[in-house]
Amino acid sequence: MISAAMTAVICATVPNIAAADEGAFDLSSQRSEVQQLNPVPGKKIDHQGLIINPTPHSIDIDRTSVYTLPATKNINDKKGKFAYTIAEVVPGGIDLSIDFGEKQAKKNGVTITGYDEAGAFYGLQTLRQILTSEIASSGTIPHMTINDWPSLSRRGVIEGFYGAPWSHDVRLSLIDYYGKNKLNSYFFGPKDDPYHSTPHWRQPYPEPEAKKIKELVEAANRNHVDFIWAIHPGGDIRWNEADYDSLVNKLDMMYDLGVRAFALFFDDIDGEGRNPVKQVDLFNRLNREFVKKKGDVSNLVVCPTDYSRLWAKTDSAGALATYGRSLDKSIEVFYTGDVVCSDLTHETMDFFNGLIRRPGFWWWNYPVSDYCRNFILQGPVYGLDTTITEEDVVGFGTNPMEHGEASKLALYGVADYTWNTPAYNAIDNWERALSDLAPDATDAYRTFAIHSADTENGYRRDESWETSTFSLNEYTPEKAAAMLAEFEKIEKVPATMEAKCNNQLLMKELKPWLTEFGKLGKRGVEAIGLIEQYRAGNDSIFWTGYVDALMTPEERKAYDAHKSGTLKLQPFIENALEDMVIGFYGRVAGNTPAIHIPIGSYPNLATRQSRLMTDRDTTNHYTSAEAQKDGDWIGLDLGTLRKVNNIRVMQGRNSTADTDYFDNVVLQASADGHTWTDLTSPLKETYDIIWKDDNGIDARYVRIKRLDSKRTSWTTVREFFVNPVTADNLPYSATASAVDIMLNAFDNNPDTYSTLAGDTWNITPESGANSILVLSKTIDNPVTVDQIDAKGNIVSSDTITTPWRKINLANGTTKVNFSSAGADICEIVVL
Ligand code: LOG
Repeated sequence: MISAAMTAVICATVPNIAAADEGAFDLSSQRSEVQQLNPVPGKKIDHQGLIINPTPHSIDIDRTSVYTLPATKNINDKKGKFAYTIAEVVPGGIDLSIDFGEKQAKKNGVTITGYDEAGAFYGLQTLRQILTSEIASSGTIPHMTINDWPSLSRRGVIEGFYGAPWSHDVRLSLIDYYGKNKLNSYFFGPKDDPYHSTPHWRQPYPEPEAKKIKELVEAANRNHVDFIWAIHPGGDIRWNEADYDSLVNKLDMMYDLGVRAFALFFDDIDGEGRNPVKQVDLFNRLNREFVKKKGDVSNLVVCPTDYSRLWAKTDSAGALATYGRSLDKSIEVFYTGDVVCSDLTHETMDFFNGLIRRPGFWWWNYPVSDYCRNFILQGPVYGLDTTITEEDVVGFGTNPMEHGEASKLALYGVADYTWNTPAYNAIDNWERALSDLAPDATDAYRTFAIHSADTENGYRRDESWETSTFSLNEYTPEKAAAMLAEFEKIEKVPATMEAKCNNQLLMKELKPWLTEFGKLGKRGVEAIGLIEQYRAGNDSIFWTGYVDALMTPEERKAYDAHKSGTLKLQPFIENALEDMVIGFYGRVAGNTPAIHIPIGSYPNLATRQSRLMTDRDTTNHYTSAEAQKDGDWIGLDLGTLRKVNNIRVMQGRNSTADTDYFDNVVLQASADGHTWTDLTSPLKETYDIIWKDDNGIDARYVRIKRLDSKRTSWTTVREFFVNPVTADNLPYSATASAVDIMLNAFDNNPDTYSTLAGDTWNITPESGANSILVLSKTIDNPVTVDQIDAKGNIVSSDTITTPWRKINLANGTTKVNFSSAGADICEIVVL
């Protein structure tokens, strides 16, 4: 609620100046259920009973002749390397010969030949998937030859996010998953591991953690995964011998735990650590004195401070050119692309590779959710050019969510993309991933995942792409039935997942989101029911359902903490409720309610996020989520032409010192949305804009518009009020013990309420009025309504016990008294 002291007050009205006509003002575009995001490419394929991930480069299959799986195991592990994996892969009988490095003779049975040990291991992973595919379910498999190789030789995962590092169990489960999906690199660099970063990077891991690292290395080795331990020392590194020694010493300790590959991260740091010349000196020296000397340590991989084009300097003194000139050619360099979370394209890599003079190591900030922790990203892997080769990237690392199990969905895609890049099919991969992860609950998991993909303000992902929402005026019974069916399905998802998804680690991560998802389904079912009541003109039933359907602050808080359905589902519900209450109020009160709809030049003003500036809560804010520029504007549609005489706009996330506001701004009003009138002179550095004028101006639209400024930050608005109801402008003469406490019952806005508790509200209806409509929230205590004549006698008395109640005024009534022990009254309308 508003409590902040005003930091700026502008009361003067400047002479009206007609602003230039800005052409057609398309109001319909200001409220849209549709947001254009890059759609997911590809489509689902019928795999005819054989699913292998990653997708092999070549399968030659002869379905006319089959190999019958024998009852016994006859295994010829020629180099004796695969006992552990074979036990995992082959549950029943088979004739299997496995070898690598030499030519093999063909025979009836299975022959796996790898170019190297990893190749043979991957052959076994392919065999595992053949044996568990539907194609092998009746004990035979068709004769086939699979020839396979990876598109990119370094394919992996960077545990490189902020937030709770993965647990040991999750790490082990993931390493196993990498092996199964032919990912071969695991960078261990969780930002919140204190022994990876400041403050403890110089110190050894305590004994129990050291033991776990050793186990991880062993698990990685078993799975043909390089365990690459990363250090993040830049926060407090000193460029002296002592710290060089600390670093080598730490790497040596990790070496002793079995680590044979290392990375150095200098991302997200301030101060001296950012010096690129010092960084390069350090990397080269470590390369010479540690990596080369050990002999069995892999090439270093480093993350520069300029890991994104967003702030990378391009001149020859810049960090990347310095790397290009001086960094030893064997050292590989991470890059996140044009922004922090970017798509992978040739143009993106060309820019970086030109500067560092080698192909960069792609750091993909997806599905990482550390910047949107109230989301769990379950959408397809896309935004990756399928013509990328090793000439563009030396390797590919994906940075997942702190939810390791739930990240497997994305890893399944990354594994496929990096193994067989040209054949990558995003949708088909995602469909397969869902059944891989939840084989007995695939449909339910799919329903959850398709509606849990977008980030709202981050790296935008398509979501709910099979769902067609509609706005109230586009209603057809078919559209409503389709939405109802979807919401009913959603409502059942949590219970189905609980009953059928046996992956307990996954369920643990998904649970809070599943709970909210189920509630979202329920809200959707209720909303469709309300649409039917609204359309049937059942005003009393509608209103009762409507107040029930509005989310309480607690419900909203719970949803905000674990969001899904933000692209289409939740907006559909909220927009429908808003449209209905506006229509309903017009119908029953004969009035356009004072529900103001945000409009403006930022696309996300058309989304529900904009309601944060009309929710009467100054602790949250609407943000443009994009850079501001001259001419940008943020405004309100008042729904109808009104006499406007009081406006307040609270800019910024807070009112004292914030970068995200228009620092040169004008307040304007318009009757038609074309011609705007300045209400103020240009206002500089004004967070709190207050305009009052007793004469007022007739306007349907008001806005703040940015003028000339150098600012490129986002912009934010906490609250935007027009004509707030005050004790002076109540529509009827009304009194209470303190008028302020009853204002929301007389503000022409049925979405707000005042609580009548132990008090008497008294109103004097205009002469000629014949009834009073009382709209309340759920009534906890009855409301007594006494009609009183000029002599002070009660001529009629009623008791309200329902949210909707219309009371006829008796002849001679001059005053009406309302009293209750406690009831939330949304609106009292005299008709
Ligand atoms: C961090 C990373 C974080 C990610 C997403 C890099 C190189 N570093 O902006 O740790 O998980 O963004 O928030 C980052 O991406 N910096």
